[in-house]
Amino acid sequence: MQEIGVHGFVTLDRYLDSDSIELLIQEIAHLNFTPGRAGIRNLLELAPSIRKLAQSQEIRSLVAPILGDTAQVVRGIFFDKQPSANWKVPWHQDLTIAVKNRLDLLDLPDYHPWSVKAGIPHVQPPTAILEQMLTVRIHLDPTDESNGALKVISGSHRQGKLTTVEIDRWKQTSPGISCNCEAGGILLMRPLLLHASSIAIVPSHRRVIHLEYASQPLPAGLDWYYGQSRFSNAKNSDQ
Ligand SMILES: O=C(O)CCC(=O)C(=O)O
Repeated sequence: MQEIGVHGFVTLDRYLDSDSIELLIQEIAHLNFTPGRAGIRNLLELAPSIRKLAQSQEIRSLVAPILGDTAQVVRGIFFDKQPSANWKVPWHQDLTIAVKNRLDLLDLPDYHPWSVKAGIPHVQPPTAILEQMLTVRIHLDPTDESNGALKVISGSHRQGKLTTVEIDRWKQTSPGISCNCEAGGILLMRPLLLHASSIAIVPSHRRVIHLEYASQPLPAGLDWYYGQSRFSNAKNSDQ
């Protein structure tokens, strides 16, 4: 918890054993993931065992101490950086959330701009929502600089949404840290943490299950893309 507070990330090696990793790889293989595509954006709907893992005590025990007991998984993405989909991402913060429905700007003026990715509505929520989120990245392959591991800038999550000038300043003054992990290793990170990734120079898979957790329902009329009803159920069962 302390490392997340100060640095905005922590890596945990060998969190899942090789049998669990193999089962996840097999389930993803059944999704007919098209080589050349970088990811699958609606992973939780498509892959029951990944949904189960995302909601398991094993993963919740990492998330709840940081976000509290109300935390729910709200999105799952699968990334596979490989020779036919070998990308680089510039330094950025994760500022958008996936939601079920688009609202009129007038209804929620703090939520903008809107966009659509793979048919799913996305919006930038206020900083306070992003500060109450946590990303869990489960590595299915070993990753380091050679296959384009995620790089982060420690502490950059603590100043809200950064401007381009501020991002440049962070890049010039703070070294990027490569989040190297074994297969089965986990990276926990705040979405506001500056991160980037380079092209892989060694041809291989770099498969990552990327899960986003939030601790509260969205305002009336707006629903998380995944799991909003579980927030409502949790609320009802408390009453
Ligand atoms: O996995 C990667 O290489 C990049 C992921 C990323 O930038 C993101 O999730 O925002």
